[in-house]
Amino acid sequence: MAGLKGALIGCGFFAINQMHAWKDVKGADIVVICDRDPERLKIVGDQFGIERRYTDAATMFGDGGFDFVDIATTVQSHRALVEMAAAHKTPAICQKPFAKTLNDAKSMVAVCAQAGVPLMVHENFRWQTPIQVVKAILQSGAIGEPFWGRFSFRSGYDVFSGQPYLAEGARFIIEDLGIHTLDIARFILGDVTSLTARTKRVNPKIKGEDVATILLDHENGATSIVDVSYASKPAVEPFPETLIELDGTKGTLRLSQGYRIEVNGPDGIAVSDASPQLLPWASRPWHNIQESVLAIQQHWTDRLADGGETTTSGADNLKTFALVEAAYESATSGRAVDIGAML
Ligand code: NAD
Ligand code: 89V
Repeated sequence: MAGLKGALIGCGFFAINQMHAWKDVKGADIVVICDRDPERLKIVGDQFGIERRYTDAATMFGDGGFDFVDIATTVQSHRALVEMAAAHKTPAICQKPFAKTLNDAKSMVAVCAQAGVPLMVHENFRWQTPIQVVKAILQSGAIGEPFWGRFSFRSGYDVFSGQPYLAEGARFIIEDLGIHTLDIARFILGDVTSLTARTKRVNPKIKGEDVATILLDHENGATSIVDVSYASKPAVEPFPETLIELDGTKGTLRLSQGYRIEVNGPDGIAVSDASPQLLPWASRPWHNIQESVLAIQQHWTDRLADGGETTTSGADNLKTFALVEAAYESATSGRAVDIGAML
């Protein structure tokens, strides 16, 4: 089969990782790029040798010549661009956060379903090697049925120099980073029925919250905590590692800093290393995220080729996005939020 041809919209900070990963994906290539900023368009076009370049997405869709679109812009443009893709019957990947509101996200899923086009959210954190290893160990039954979990991301890393917009929004850590951690909690322990959250802003130089503590009730009866912070100052900076603790009926699993996994089960203690690969184009400490970008883009390409549903489809991501909205609602009201009622 000839390879799939892709278009990428948004040639900013993170798109560089996506473009590198597309070079490594088997079965797809990016043949067209678009950015409303001519300078970014030139930088990415020259770096990756892409001749077809547009500053306007509508013109690019009108000219066509590609099988799917990878939307790597910030959230403000996601709904309009996904709707444009649906109108042109073009399968679409959309970066997280999927939308500005849950209602927007629902409309985006509906418009793609009506057009009959696949839609995947670029929710890559569950594709990280250590997270996949934790899931596989849990599925093997090594710790029995999980009844408690903690998904933790606490850092003092300066994310604002690469992504200045993160300092400017009224919402910060839950919308940008907690969205990944909540998705990991769903991936590992299943869907959520109710949620309670507390937030704080510690850094006076930013607008939004930089600390959040979230309590989740899962459908399977497990309870978990998602705690995220960009205001912490650990002795050894763990960015961008998600640490996991799981207690099950037969044992415990710990994913600790340095990608170390320790399982204590009926057969004793087993320690292993779940470090991600350092891909040739990757750089520490981002290599864990960068490897997951390649994994999710390969997944998209394989599912587009065989007609299967992606694991982070738009429809699936509504259940993660609802947790984000619920966390803000709970932090404001002080009350638990029923997730089922939101979907
Ligand atoms: P950025 O601001 O550096 O880049 C966005 C680019 O999109 C800019 O060059 C801008 O000119 C362009 N753009 C915006 N609207 C456009 C439009 N309508 N048409 C054409 N071009 C348009 O942002 P970034 O840091 O690269 O983030 C992009 C997205 O990636 C965000 O949603 C962010 O949350 C997400 N992100 C994801 C991860 C991850 O691991 N999944 C990591 C970092 C960022
Ligand atoms: O992965 C992300 O979405 C990034 C960061 C790791 C900095 O939060 O924005």
